[in-house]
Amino acid sequence: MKLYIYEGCPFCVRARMIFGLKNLPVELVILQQDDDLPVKLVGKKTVPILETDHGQVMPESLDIVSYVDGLSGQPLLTDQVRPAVQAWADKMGYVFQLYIPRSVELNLPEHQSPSAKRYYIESKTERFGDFAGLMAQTPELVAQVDQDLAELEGLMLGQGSLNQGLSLEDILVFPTLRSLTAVKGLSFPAKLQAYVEDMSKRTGVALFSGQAI
Ligand SMILES: N[C@@H](CCC(=O)N[C@@H](CS)C(=O)NCC(=O)O)C(=O)O
Repeated sequence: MKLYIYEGCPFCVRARMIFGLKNLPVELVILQQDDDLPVKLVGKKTVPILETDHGQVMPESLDIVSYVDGLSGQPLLTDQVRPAVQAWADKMGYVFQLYIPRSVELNLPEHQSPSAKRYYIESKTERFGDFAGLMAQTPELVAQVDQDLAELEGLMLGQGSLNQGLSLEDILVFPTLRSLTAVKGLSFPAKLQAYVEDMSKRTGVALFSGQAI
């Protein structure tokens, strides 16, 4: 199977997680940000896209997770999501305001060609505002994240998982935490820090901690 992704895309992290957690092989294909292959494959400019060995193509991260989890024998994830965790995931959209201006500085493979980087900056500036302005909001946003991380830690019931075992909650939450590792000066509460590091190892999704900005 092939998974078309951008390295920095949190929705792609969802799809990568299920392969890593189930220890299933997958060929990761990292597209340039301005590649229109997704339009050819699924009719819209989006990643992740899964291409099965039979040539079936599937967009939508959560559909991919559910398909892959159902593939071999016993599903790994329970699909229970506690309302408080869903509410937490829903309100964290503002993390993009911290992550997007930093992501262009992370040497991500999807920004390798000058036209890809230009496309990313132009399309995200149009949607989120100019990057210098976003960076200037860092102190207020980090203060909000600090509160929200403390709340999330209070919802942790497991060690390698948010609920007592692996569930859809991990798929909804870990990608946001991974994006936050790109933010310098932000510290995760101890239990969450251990969770993020463990999940990174188990899924093969690298964190940005070493290059935080
Ligand atoms: N609902 C979709 C959302 C996917 C999504 O928004 N992906 C972004 C990248 S993070 C994207 O492909 N944007 C278009 C582009 O950047 O070319 C899913 O969960 O798979």
